[in-house]
Amino acid sequence: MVTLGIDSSTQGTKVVAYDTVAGSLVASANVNYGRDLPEFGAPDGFLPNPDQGIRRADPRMWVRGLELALARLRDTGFPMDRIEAVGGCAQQHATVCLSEAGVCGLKGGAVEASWFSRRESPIWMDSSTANEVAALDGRFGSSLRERTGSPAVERFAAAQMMKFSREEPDAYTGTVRVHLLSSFLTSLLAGEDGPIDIGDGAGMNLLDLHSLEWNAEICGFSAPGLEVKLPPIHRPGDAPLRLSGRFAAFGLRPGIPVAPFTGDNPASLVGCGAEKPGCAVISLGTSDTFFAAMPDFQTDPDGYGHVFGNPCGGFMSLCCFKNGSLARDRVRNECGVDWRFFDETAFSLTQPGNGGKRAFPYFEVEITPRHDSTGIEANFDWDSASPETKIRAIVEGQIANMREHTRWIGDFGTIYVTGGAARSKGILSVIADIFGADVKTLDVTDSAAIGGARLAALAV
Ligand code: XUL
Repeated sequence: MVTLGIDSSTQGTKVVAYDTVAGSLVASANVNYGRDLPEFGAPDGFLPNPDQGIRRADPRMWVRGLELALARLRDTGFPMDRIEAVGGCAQQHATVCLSEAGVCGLKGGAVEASWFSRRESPIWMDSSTANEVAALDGRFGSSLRERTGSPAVERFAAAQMMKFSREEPDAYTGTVRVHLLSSFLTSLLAGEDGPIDIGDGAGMNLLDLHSLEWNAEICGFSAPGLEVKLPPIHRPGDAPLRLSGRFAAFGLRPGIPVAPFTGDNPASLVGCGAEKPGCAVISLGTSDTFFAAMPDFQTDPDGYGHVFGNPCGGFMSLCCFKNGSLARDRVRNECGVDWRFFDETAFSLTQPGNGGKRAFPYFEVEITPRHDSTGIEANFDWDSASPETKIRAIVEGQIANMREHTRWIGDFGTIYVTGGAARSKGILSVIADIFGADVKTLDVTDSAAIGGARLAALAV
């Protein structure tokens, strides 16, 4: 069977046609928002804003990205009518607020600005909700973590909707549906208002992970009437939706099953074949994440990590580091070297441990652990150091920080590494050294899109 996997990530959209029997890709296509859709003014996937805390994007960019990626897949000559089911994922935590026009428009017709009661959607990188987080903390304290799997978090929907309802009460009142990007894309594909899956839904501070229902008390405290604005919840095993006629233009057969989209990290867990407890995954993308399927529900005592739903049933743990690939790219640029030097040469010219020289690239306000000031922080004279010393210093700094903050998840003999930077032999060797684990990579870097394709096959 061939299924379609879609990954709507921070910097672009990727689509893969996946042969579920052979376990391999048969065709794929990509869109990069900065390069291919410059009209949306988001070179790195978000609208540049001098306020480091504000990270938003025009939701129409994600729709256009999906359409263009599907058109490119069709134009490779791949027979789109061979696709028997669709699944996918999106960057986590981005909220998409639909007006009445938006909810009605899902059935058919052009996607217009009037669909979106909030014209700019905050994405996972947004950290502008410190006051709202303090309010949630004050009201619920550690019980929030016990109920929803995470402490109050700035990028999650509870804080984001509290801020939206307070700052733009009319636009909030005009919001009929509060989707995550994942459930919005499910809805667009299905041509009807679709559900939120428990993988991504757990990253909102609103889902009670013990009952798998929206928590009425937290919803009510976050924003007026929020619970009725939330979509229904999709649990593992629930029936899939069906593809709308809107996508016939790309050669897809209307009526094929659509598995509800999940978050990119839960999808990667499935794409790496790590949905059963036993091994961990490190995903090196715009954010770096460390995650693993969980044998038992257990939260991070230090309050940085999260418990999300495992789309195959049960739970997964996750720790997210905001300064991932974009930070590595900025250091590479600053050093004036190419990726080959960054990925390999720098590591052959230096020794593990880097003679004690370590640095942290804080280009974005970091969340794990919280670090508000930005810039490089090094324990040596950064400006006069060689490129290879700088590169090993920041990679070892990032991976050591990851090790430190993921101890609560456990020790693993095998770690799968995925995402664009998994191609770097140097980074893989640092992970193996610091985690003391066997490091494995997939043949392809698209584990999130493949996870979507595998979830589509499971739904059939
Ligand atoms: C996870 C998180 C990021 C985004 C990036 O909590 O915020 O990994 O999912 O796509």
